[in-house]
Parts: sequence; structure tokens; C-alpha cells
Amino acid sequence: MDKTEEDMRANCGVLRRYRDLLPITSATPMISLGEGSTPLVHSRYIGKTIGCEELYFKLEGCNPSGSFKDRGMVVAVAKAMEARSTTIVCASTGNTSASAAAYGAYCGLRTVVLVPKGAVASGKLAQAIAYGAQILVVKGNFDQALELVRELSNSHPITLVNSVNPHRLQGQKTAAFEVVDVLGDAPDYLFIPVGNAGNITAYWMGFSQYFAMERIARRPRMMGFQAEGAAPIVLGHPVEHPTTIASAIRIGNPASWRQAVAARDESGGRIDAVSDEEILAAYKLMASREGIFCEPASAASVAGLMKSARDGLDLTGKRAVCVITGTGLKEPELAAQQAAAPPLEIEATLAMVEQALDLVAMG
Ligand code: AN7
Repeated sequence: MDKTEEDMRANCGVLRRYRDLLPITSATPMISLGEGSTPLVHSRYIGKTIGCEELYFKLEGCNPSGSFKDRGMVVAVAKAMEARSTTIVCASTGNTSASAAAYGAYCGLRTVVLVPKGAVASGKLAQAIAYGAQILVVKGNFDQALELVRELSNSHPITLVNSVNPHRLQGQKTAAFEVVDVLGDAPDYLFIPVGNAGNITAYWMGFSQYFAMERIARRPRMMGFQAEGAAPIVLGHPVEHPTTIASAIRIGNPASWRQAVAARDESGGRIDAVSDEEILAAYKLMASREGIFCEPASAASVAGLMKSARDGLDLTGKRAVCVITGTGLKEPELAAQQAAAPPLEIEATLAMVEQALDLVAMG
């Protein structure tokens, strides 16, 4: 492969790191905000509680805009520039809009984002504002916003950068490459949240490509998790009014539905639902026991892992990877709301600090 060790060390971005495995031509601008090459962290707590010694978290919140979306966005935006497009558009539950706005700003493109009213985490909206995107707040849900941008991009010279743009999934598949490149092989199981179902599709593409290249001897079982109130794939029909605390995956009619079902079936995996209570419990456990502050949608994969173990999935001697799709900093209010009590306020004296900590003065 035409890939230097130096590129790997420098975190040169997804386009350079995996240029031979992506739809890149000599005319593709090799842009990068430093996306990809995210950490794969060994679990020190949750793995033990479920008898899985080799559990890893893929920290996609470490990408430049704080979610996995940057992997696909960098490819979609590079290809848009290659095609001389000057405007990009997306509908989003938040992270896609933050990512599109970041790369749009970096590349000097006009970026338009449609977000469902009152349904996007504050940090994601703040990002789109800061990066200078044109934001349209739609009086409707994500599925309606996606329908609108599909129509818009069909009738105007505007590039749609939702995951229905095939370049998005091409970029996102690189996360599967990285997992294998670090572990030296495919894991036995991949646990992942499912919203619009692009990411589970992309990981399966990535593992399948490495499998075809004989880089891995087998592919992992794909274990996808939707939120109970927004679980169309589990139910087998669209959900008109999806509800869940995990706003990122509040999606009732996933664009990559068929591909996600194929990934599940070809891999011998499952797509199941987890409740908001399970999501919140996993969200808290990840931060307090693993040191990983993720967003609730990301915790759905951890909740799904724990539910699978409770339901009898034996992970002894198995290697499992949980995809942690975005950072908890996107929605700081939620962590504050979940606190048992507000932080203690004290006078600025050592005596007060010692008293508050039940420490006896050393004299
Ligand atoms: C943190 O930003 O759909 O199944 O518009 O932000 O590929 O949709 C976000 C989805 C998981 C689900 N975790 O991934 C959007 C959007 C986080 C997310 C998902 C999303 P897909």
C-alpha cells in the first residue's frame, strides 16, 4: 500500500492515510482538519462486569468537530470541491451539521444546514453558528428535514452531504480499517448506535473491503442499537414521531435502512432497541467508571452491549469494540441535570476545604 509510516504518525487525515482505499483522483483536494486516527481504548470496568476482557472503545468524539461524521464529511467535501460545487447542504440531528459547517468553513464553501426545531443539542448548534453556516430551523422532525434537502439538492446546483451521498460512507468506512490496523485483526463483535443507519453500513463496507483484500480472515458480527422510541428497524416500520433523550438518533425513517439490515444479516448480528433509562445508565457509567464522557446516542452502543450480556450473549474470550460516536461536551446541560446534587460552594479558606473533604488538619 502507498502509505508511509510518517503519514500514520502525523495523523495526516483520512484522505491521505487511506488514499488507496478511497475514491480519490489526481483532482481531489487532499484536505484535512486532522480527522481519523482516533484512540481505541481498553475498557477497565465495563468489560470486567460482563466477562469480556477484551472490550475496546473507539473514541470518535476525538475527531475535529467532536463526532465520527468528520470522516465522511472530509471525503464528501473534497469530492464536492473536485466537482466545483460551491454550496453544500444537509439535514441533521446536530453532528452532521457541525461537521459540514466545519469543513465548509475550512474550504470556503457556502454551508446550509436544516435542523429540527428544539431537537438539537446546544453544543452542536453552537458549532454550526460559530463555523458560520446558514442555519434553518425546521418546524418538523429530522426525517422531514432530510426530505426537504433531498428535494432542494435535486433542483439546484447544491451538493447534498447527508450520508445518502456515497462519499460520506466511503469516508466513514475508514474507522473499520483503523480498528483492524490497531488490533491486527477484526474484533468478534462491533457494537454501534443506529440512527440514519449510515455508520453501521459504512463499518460493514470497511470490514468487507479488508476481508476481500484478505487483511482479515473473518468479519465481525454487527450489533446495532436504536433507542426504544425511535426504533423503526427493530419494529419493521417507520416511526412517524420518534422520541428519545438521545436526540442524535431521534430518526424515524433511516436512509440506509436496507443496507443496515443487510449488514446485520450478512454478519450474523442483531439490531435491537435500548430504553432511555438504559442509555442514561450507560452514559453515566462510561463517564464515572471509564473516564469517557460521551453523548447519549453514543451510550446506546454501550447500553446495547450490556443488554446483550444480560440477555445471555457470552463474550468470554471474545474481542468486542464499542463505537463511541460523539463527545458528551456537545450537551453539557444533560450531565449537570443528571448530577445527584449541585457542587458544594465554600468560602476560600483551607479550613473550609478540609471540612468539606472530611480531612483532619495536620497542624
Ligand atoms: C453521536 O447528525 O444523523 O446511524 O444528522 O450524531 O449513521 O445516522 C447523527 C447520527 C450515532 C447515528 N451517534 O449514526 C446527524 C445524525 C451520534 C450521531 C448517530 C448519530 P447513523
